[in-house]
Amino acid sequence: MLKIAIQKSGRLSEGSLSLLRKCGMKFNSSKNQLTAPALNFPAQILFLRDDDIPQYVEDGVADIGIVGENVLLEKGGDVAIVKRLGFSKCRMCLAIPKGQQYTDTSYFHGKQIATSYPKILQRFLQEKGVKAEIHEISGSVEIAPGIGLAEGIMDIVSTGSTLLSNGLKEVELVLKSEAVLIKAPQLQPKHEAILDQLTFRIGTVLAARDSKYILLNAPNDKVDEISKILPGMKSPTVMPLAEAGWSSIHSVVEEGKFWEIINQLRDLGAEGILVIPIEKMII
Ligand code: PRT
Ligand code: ZN
Repeated sequence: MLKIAIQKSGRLSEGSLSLLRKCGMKFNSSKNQLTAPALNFPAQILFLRDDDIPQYVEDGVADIGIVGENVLLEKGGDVAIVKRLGFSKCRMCLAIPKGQQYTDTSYFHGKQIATSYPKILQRFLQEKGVKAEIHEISGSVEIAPGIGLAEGIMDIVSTGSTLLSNGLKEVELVLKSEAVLIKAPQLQPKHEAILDQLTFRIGTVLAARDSKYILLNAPNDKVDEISKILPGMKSPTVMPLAEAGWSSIHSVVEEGKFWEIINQLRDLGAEGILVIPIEKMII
C-alpha cells in the first residue's frame, strides 16, 4: 500500500485530488477525514497541512506527497522530486511600497524584510550579496510595511492583486513554484513498483492536459507543408475527403503552441479547423 500525502484543505488540495482521480483512483474524501483508502488502487491518501508534508515523506510516514516547491525548498529535507505537476503555480517575489524608487537588489542593504520563508530569502540575499534583516512572520506578510514592521516583503504572488491592494509593488523575482510530487529517500521495492504505475498514469494525464487533438481540411497540394507544422505523435493522419483535391489532417498539438501555428495553418489554406481536448495520452 503506497501512502500518498496531500494537502487537506487549501490551494493544493483541489489540484491534488483531481490529479489522483484523473489517474483512475477512486476514494471517498470527506471534510473531517485524515486518511482515505483508494478503492481500486493499492494506495492510501493522507490529508495533511502542506507544511508538514516534506517531513512526513522524509520520515517515511508517507511514501510520496504532493507539495508546493516553495514549501519543499523552505523545509529542505532528504526527499526527491519525482515529477513537476504544473498546478498551483505561483512566484515568490520581493516587494516594496509603491511610492519607493527601486534600482536593484542593493536597495535592500540594511533594510528589514518580512517573510514566512526565511531560508529561501536568506539564500537569495546571499547569492546577491545583500545584507538585510529578515523578519520571520507566519501570515499576512503583505501588511508588514504598512504597520512599520519591515520596509519590504518576500511572499507568494499569483495574480498580484494582494500586493496591489496593500500598496506594494513587485521588484524582484526570487523563484517560480508549482506543485511537485516528492518521494521518500528509501522506498521498499513493492512501493517503488506502485509509484512507477502511478507516475506512468500521471505522465499520461499531464501530457493530455498540455495537448489538443486537431482536425482540419486542407487542399492536397498543401498537405506536406501542413504536416511539417503538425508533426503529431509520430506523423499526422491524412485521409482523402469526398471532395476531390482535399484531405482531412488529424494530429496532436501542444496547447502552448496552438495560437502560434493557427495563423500559419490558415495561411496555408486550412479550413474547418477543430480543436478537441484529449482525455489521456500514452506516449
Ligand atoms: O493549511 P495549510 O498549511 O495546509 O495551507 P497554507 O495556508 O499554508 O497554504 P495555501 O493553501 O494558501 O497554499 C498552498 C500552496 O499553494 C503554496 O505553498 C503555494 O505553493 C501555492 N500557491 C499558489 C499559493 C498561491 N498560489 C497564492 N496566491 N499560496 C499562497 N498564495 C497567497 C499568498 O500568500 C498571498 O497572500 O495568495 C496571496 C497572493 O495572491 P494574489 O493572487 O493576490 O497575488
Ligand atoms: Zn501551510
